Amino acid sequence: MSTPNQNLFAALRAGFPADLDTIAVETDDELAYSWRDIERATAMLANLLQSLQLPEGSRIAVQVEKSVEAMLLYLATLRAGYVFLPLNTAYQSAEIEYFIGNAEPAVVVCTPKNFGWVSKIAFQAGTHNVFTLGDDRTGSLLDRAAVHSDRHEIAQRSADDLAAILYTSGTTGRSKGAMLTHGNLLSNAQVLKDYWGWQSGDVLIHALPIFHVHGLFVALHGALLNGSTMLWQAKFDPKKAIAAMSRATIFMGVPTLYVRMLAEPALTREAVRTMRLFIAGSAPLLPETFNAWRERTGHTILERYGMSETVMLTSNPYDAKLGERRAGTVGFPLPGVQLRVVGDDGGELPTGEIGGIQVKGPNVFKGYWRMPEKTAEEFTSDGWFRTGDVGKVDERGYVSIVGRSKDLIISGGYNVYPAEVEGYINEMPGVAESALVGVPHPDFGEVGVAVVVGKSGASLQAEDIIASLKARLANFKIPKRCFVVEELPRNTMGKVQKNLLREQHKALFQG
Ligand code: MCA
Ligand code: AMP
Repeated sequence: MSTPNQNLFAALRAGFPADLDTIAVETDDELAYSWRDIERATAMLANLLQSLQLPEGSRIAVQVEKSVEAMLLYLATLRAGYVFLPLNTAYQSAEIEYFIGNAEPAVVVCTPKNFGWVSKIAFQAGTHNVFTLGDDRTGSLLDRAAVHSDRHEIAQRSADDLAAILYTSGTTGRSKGAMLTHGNLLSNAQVLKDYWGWQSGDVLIHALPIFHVHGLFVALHGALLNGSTMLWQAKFDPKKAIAAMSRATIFMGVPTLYVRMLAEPALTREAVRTMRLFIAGSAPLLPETFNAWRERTGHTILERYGMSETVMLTSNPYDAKLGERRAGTVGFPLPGVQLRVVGDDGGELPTGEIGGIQVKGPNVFKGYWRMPEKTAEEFTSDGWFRTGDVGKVDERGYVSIVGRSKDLIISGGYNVYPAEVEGYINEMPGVAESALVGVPHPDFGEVGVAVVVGKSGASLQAEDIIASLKARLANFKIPKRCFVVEELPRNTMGKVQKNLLREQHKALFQG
């Protein structure tokens, strides 16, 4: 009896409806892809990848605009048994150079317009296969795949084999590659399918990027595992998302998406009459957004909590029998997830007390790519993963996140690591030191504000600092404001008091 294939794609494929000629994806530019299209295209792409004779465990790095073909490339990578490495389209050359140097991918897929500089970085790093993929079904990848068979035997993989690497959590500024296995992803997708009550006939509005966990795993795996049609939006547009709701049942988004849809008069109870479930995560959902959404639409947003290292950890209940969805909480640990809150001494704290959140479960990642020491630091000796989040569990078992011990700004759902941005600012001529702090923002939730100290005699201009960063860093990482000051506040230990800077600038974008 052959061992069952634990390749994640095999499980996703098993979720396809019997009638493969029904619609799997409808795009907002009127294209429709059937389940048979997905089956055939992923087979052809997987055959192309396998024709390259790549070593086991090869990484496939992808930095392309969101498109159905980009999604098909992800599924083909799984199907062929390789490791998918998605990269935010906003990353510029310095960031891409780091990721390619660190991950050493066997294949890089980039947009046609970036081919010049990306292929140079790739070839210099020893990658010999660079393909292009446009968001309009153009590019060398599809041309090359077109000559391959549309039949493919799914590569045999075990639950512990790597499926993806996602760069994240650079408390020290440099990103680390979170290694996720087929088992991490499948176990979480199966738990969420039940916990969120996915049912036949569900239709998902997919409006998130597919280079992060929320859009690539939580949204996509949910729909595929359930054989659900996706209404595919390449770029979030609040009006289009609302217009699509009359044909959908589920929406997933970061809080900014909800804030923007609330600003639209078209968001009415009538507009959401077929909708069953609105899910939020990746960043704190403000109670005012939660309450405004319920008043406007009658729906109670279900907030959940996850990480690139763990996929989803906790969720407010879908089933009212388990309890209500409570604003300001991220619900209960998911089935199979163990969660505890610990004090500075590492001991578990009593209910209600605030401390460090630690977790265990089949969803917790294998470690950081080629960083065994860093990985060891993030796990306790008895195998608990330190999330770097600060929170509590109340007497009813609801988890609340009240802060972070890791220096991290989450802006519109994207992570901005102050250490990384400060590093670039501090390299600039005339700069003595800098601090990047997060302050509240009505749209993005939180944004970065830079406070910079010049070397004595240097005349620093804030706009020059911003301009220099724009040439180096992804646009979402650029501080929304920059102040040049005489000195940074420090405590008696000489540590920069970022809390005082946050307090000083907290009203910058309010009112
Ligand atoms: C865009 N801009 C931003 C952001 N996005 N600034 C700060 N933070 C952002 N998130 C800026 C750009 O730099 C640009 O400024 C201007 O806004 C317009 O850019 P554009 O790309 O058109 O912006 P947008 O389309 O309005 O994007 C906003 C967005 C996007 C739709 C909220 O940020 C987004 O899709 N966020 C979702 C991220 C996500 O999927 N997170 C899940 C991570 P300028 O013109 O000055 O350059 S996974 C995770 O966190 C865990 C695992 C979990 O629990 O899910
Ligand atoms: P990432 O580094 O992209 O994996 O982002 C994971 C981080 O996002 C978590 O460690 C939390 O700090 C944050 N996060 C995710 N979901 C939520 C949520 N619902 N509320 C508050 N923070 C969240």
